Amino acid sequence: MNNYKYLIILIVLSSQTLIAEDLTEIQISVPSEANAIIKNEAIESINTKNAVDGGDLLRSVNGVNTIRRGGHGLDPVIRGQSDQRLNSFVDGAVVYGACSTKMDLASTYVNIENYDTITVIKGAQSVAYGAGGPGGIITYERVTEPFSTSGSTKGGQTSGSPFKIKLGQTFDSNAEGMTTIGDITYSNGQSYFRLNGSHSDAGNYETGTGLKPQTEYETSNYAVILGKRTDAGSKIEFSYTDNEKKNVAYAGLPMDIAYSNLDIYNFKYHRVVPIGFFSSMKLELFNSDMDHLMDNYAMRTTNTMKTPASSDTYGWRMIGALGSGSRLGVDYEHNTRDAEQNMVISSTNRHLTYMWPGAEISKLGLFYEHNNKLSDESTFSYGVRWDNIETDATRATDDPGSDHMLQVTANSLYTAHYTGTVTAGKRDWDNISGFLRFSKKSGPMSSYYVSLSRNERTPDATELFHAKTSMAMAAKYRDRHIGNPNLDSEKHTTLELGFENMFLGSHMNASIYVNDVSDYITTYRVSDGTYDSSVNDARVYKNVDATIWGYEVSLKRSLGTNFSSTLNLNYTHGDDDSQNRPLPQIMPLSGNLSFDYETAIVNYGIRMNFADTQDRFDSRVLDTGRTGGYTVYDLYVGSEPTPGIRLNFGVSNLTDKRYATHLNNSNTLDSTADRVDEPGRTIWGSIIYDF
Ligand SMILES: [Cu+2]
Repeated sequence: MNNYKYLIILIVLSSQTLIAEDLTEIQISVPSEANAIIKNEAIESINTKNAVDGGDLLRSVNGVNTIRRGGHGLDPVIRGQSDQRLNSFVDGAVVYGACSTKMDLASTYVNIENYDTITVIKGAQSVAYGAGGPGGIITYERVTEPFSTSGSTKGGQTSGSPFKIKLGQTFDSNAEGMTTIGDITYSNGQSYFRLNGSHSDAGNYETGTGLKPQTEYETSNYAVILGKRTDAGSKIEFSYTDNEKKNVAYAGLPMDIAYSNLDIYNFKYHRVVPIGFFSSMKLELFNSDMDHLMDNYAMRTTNTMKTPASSDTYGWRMIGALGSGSRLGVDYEHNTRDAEQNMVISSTNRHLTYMWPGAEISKLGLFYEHNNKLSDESTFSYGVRWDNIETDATRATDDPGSDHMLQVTANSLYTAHYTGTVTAGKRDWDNISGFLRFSKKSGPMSSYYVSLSRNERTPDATELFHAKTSMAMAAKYRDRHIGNPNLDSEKHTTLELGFENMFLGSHMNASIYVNDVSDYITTYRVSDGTYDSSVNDARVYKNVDATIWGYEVSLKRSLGTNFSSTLNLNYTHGDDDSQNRPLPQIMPLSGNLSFDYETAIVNYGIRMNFADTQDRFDSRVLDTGRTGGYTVYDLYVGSEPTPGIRLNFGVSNLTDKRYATHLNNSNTLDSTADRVDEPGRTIWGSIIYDF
């Protein structure tokens, strides 16, 4: 077994037989992407911790950090970019969270044990994954294949059963967390039926100082997948996923999730037989519906606020392969988001605003991508993408009522917080994105690439239309959060250089990039954090110019038979050039150093996770302040005593250190903690039975 944190496999080099369908898959053969794809067998062998959700798992990838707001719902950050700057797909469906305080981004709905492949593409290296997404792409997929009626094959042996079954149980001593996993596939050789689900329940974890911030959660999900490979090898698949969260506590936010439910429907047709111009083709349809209720009373002692919200998205994509190295595609998505701000005033609940006032964003895109092999060693790739985007706020003029003076329209809030009369109406955007990349291989462990990309991102529903009001008095103005319907789109121009080589006896992978962003969308306060207890203290948005640069380095060294060390480092530097200050939510130099011993049946490892002090911050809206550096240690052991049974145990944060990453939210509930600290010492384990 491969016990390394995640397997390093390119789709193109995958050991599975390459079928024509793969031509529509994206094959990015540059070093920085070499660790981008986490395959199913690797997810099972991520034996260095129990990840609570997709975001938590992605922390294993060098250069991916997370924003923590509670025990669940870790928000991934790639190269200083998060949320709407990353395009996230769950089984091909575009999923936008139904919460403007980012409780429930796409990754938070993913229980990683239920997915087979996770792909992370850092930066703008492909144009085939929807509009925008300048920070990168994250996809979570279940990959199901039919197997012979004489039984599933494992390790060269045929089980003689038409069923494949996986059962698992994990535990976590600190939060008393438990996850139960079940996954059953039935196949008759051509068709398959898969039922896959999990349930997680965790209490509040304890930090290194013994504080128990409000971080409990409960999630459950199941998926039903029905599919078939035709005689010609094409694949047709339908899937339905039900995802439910309840009582998810966020010490880092003013409210908690009472419930948050997501239903995803997917239809996929992957054709491997030529049709028209195309040698192979992919047609996918999806629908994701989300209902979210957050409040500050179900799990707290207060009783004043609740916001029901929804985010519904449907769309489709068609991608065709033209010969060996070209792909032509068209995709469409339509998202509607609604949220209603409610507050109890003088014992009466009032619907104050349409906080997401019928925010509708549709995106129609057309793209072409080509890999041109110049020689056996060098490849020139390029891609170009055009997006037509329509944005509207259909309820911006709706008044939720006239019983109380705080009941206002979204338009009246935009006008109160920006210059002139500001109303949200229909807007139309034409965005052009693309990339050029040259890569050259000069040996089995030696290569480099250089890429230049442009990525244009239209502002999201929150940035354009959010309308959260407050009492019109003193410090209450700080609670207002008002989008700007007149924002421009963000334009990212990125130059990236990557290389892979042997360096001082280690196998080195490195990439360095500089991203010049014009019209970067930033959130600020007109009073600039001086808090004059006026309307100027509200959180609002504007476009600025920004520069983000950074690097990722990974050094792997063999220290003898079965023994190796890995050093991962990543650094991001962000500047708001217009306001002459650091960008918020930027990780300092961080990384990890691990020593691993692994044989075919057992592995042991120790890992040191560290981050430098972050002195560059902007605490006016998003950052808590300066963050001290830290070093914490993890120990882990894994074993596969007999084929099909996998046991993993470990201790995270061995020294029970109190620490928080710079990105973690401020702690709104505990006066003794300035932010939501990471968990203290945790003993964890898992047993997975696969037969
Ligand atoms: Cu929420």
